[in-house]
Amino acid sequence: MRRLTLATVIAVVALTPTACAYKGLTMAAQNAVTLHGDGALTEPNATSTAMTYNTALAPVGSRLNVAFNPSNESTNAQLTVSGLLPNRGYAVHAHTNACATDPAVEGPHYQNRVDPAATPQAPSTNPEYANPSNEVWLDVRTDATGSGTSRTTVPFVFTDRGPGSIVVHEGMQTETAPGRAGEAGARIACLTLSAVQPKGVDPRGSR
Ligand SMILES: [Cu+2]
Repeated sequence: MRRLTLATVIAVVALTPTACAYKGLTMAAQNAVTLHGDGALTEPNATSTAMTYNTALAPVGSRLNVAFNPSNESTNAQLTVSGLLPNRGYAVHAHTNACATDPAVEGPHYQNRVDPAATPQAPSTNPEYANPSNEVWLDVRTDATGSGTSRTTVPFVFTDRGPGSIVVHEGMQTETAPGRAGEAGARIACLTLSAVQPKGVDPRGSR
């Protein structure tokens, strides 16, 4: 009898930390997708996942690395670049589709709440939707060596849908004015995102 009680106590003590840790995760975090991308820019081709459309502003061999990590109801995004032009701003956003030889195929900006007025011919420029809390903006500024890092946290996670790429634009900074919000000039480079298997990974631990 005594032996059984001791075994029960040990079992409860052993199981308790696991139960507490699991309870701390919300449903959103469990279902949320972690996305990442990494690559050195190539000339556009059908199999590349990191390509440049403007080798003067985004040289072949420049490196882009990005991670989107869910944390509770939010997503932390971080972009690291190297090999770009020194001391220059680059506007960068998450777009809906993967990179393609024709940059138009990458689609508009990924929006958490999709602007009902937007069309393929006239993407959203309404600041109510085209803003850095409803889209993912990762505008980055390079240092004297052409390297840089930018971070943002957006108040949503990716579950049944998510962005397919990040696109680097010619503009040095993303516009915010009504009618121009989200605009940043021509697309000069693209990095395809892929989902990271979230099982067994604490998204808060991978930053
Ligand atoms: Cu963009």
